[in-house]
Amino acid sequence: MWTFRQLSKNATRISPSAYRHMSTSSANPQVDVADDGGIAVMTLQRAPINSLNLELLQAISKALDDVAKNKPDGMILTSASPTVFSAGLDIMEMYKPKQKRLEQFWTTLQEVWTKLFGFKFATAAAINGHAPAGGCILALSCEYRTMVDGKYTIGINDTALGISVPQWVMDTMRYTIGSRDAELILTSATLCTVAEALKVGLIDETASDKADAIEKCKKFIGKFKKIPPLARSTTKLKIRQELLNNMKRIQQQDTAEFLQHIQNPEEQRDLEIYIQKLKAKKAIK
Ligand code: CO8
Repeated sequence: MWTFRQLSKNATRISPSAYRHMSTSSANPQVDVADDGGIAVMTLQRAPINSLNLELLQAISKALDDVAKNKPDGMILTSASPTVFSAGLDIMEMYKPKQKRLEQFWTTLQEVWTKLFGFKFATAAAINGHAPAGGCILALSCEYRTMVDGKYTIGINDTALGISVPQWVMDTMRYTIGSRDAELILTSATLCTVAEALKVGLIDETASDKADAIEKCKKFIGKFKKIPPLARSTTKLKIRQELLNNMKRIQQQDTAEFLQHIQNPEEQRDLEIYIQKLKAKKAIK
């Protein structure tokens, strides 16, 4: 077990490539947390594409708790993959699922969203590759997003998989880019290019590479140096409270709807077709 402050006391400003890496738990190698001068850099490392299965979601949830305990100046979320931030939910969790695991999978996703969206400390995503669906939701739950320029896409394509978009997912997108663009993206299952994402405000800045993306996130977090932390976090949580309250209110119903929807034979057929397309590399590229 590491303590963030201990590390940060000794930390020097080091280049991103020289981060000191350590997993939050040796039993949990899917998420790595490193200290960079008081900022926690959380790296998702479920090879090859960080698809969010139950275990990765549990690891993120635990890592968020560990990071919060150490009261960082902020947290940056990124990926160990050179081309994918996160491929979104692991579709195999939803295909021919076991009811109990499916329920745990969904409630853990809700829990991760609640912790990340309501994280007391400053958060930024250094999006170093594709960020479809669940990947986009993780990034949108942060306060700031930089994305590496390249042939990557970001957006929420659930409707293409036959999945109707849950209320809290819609609200998360709407919170950042407004209703009009959110409606267009969600109903048409659009995955935006980096330039389109910048235009609609899905991301705040582009970056030349991962190191640049992280530097830009650090710069964003650095803006709060002179702001008293309690005033900052209280204000952040107040402005996000409505969405957090909504999640609390609808959580059980949302889970019930998800379970019913996913286990519907028609939805299972849609997922099967999507998986076949994915295997044939014809899904979204
Ligand atoms: N889940 C499971 N397996 C996946 C996923 C995924 N999301 N994405 C890719 N894979 C598999 C591929 O089939 C492939 O398997 P194999 O090696 O056996 O052929 C392997 O992972 C590697 O994938 P690629 O070869 O495609 O890797 P690339 O680096 O070429 O491309 C991409 C990476 C761009 C991420 C690409 O894999 C892709 O487009 N993936 C699909 C992404 C997607 O559609 N995600 C949506 C998931 S649904 C979701 O997140 C819903 C959010 C919340 C909604 C609520 C629902 C009610």
